[in-house]
Amino acid sequence: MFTVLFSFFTWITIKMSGNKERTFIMVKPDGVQRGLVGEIIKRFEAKGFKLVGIKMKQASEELLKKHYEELAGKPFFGGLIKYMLSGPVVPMVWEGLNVVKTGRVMLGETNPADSKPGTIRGDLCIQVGRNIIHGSDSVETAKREIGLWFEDKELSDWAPAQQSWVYED
Ligand code: DAT
Ligand code: MG
Repeated sequence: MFTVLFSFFTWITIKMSGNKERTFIMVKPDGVQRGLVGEIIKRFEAKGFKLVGIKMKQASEELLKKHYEELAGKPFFGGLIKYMLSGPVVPMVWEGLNVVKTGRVMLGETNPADSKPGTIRGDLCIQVGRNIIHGSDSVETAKREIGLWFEDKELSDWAPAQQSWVYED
């Protein structure tokens, strides 16, 4: 009996924690300037993902250098930081089953020219240096990025009324 109950609760916990995966999505300065914040939010909302954090922010050079630290040696790094400093950004945290991987699929490829129609970059932008949106590339990266851009108290843990219509259980 105990084993059955234990397995059941373990199964429920695994299911629930899957739905609790989080990713860091950010509308870049060009996306904000072009009035695409609503379009981007709309796509994640319509998919069924849950918004748990959002703000508008003029990022500092220090924060952006930490955010993109893996790319520090790349020839485009200076231009990337300048572009990201050129205006406010809209950082967000989205939650849901496989949201990191699915979020990347929704974004398209890094270079909009390689992104399929139907993806955000495929539909809404043209060049890699103006690709309007950022999305975490792994669950580990997402944790690091969420920690860089948000304090715990800025994230809302809430239960959407539509939950049982988005997930089977
Ligand atoms: P992604 O944003 O798809 O995760 P990335 O992490 O490799 O891509 O690079 C971060 C950003 O740096 C990317 O969104 C745009 C810029 N970038 C990447 N490769 C570039 C290149 N070859 N030339 C100019 N900018 C580039
Ligand atoms: Mg990246």
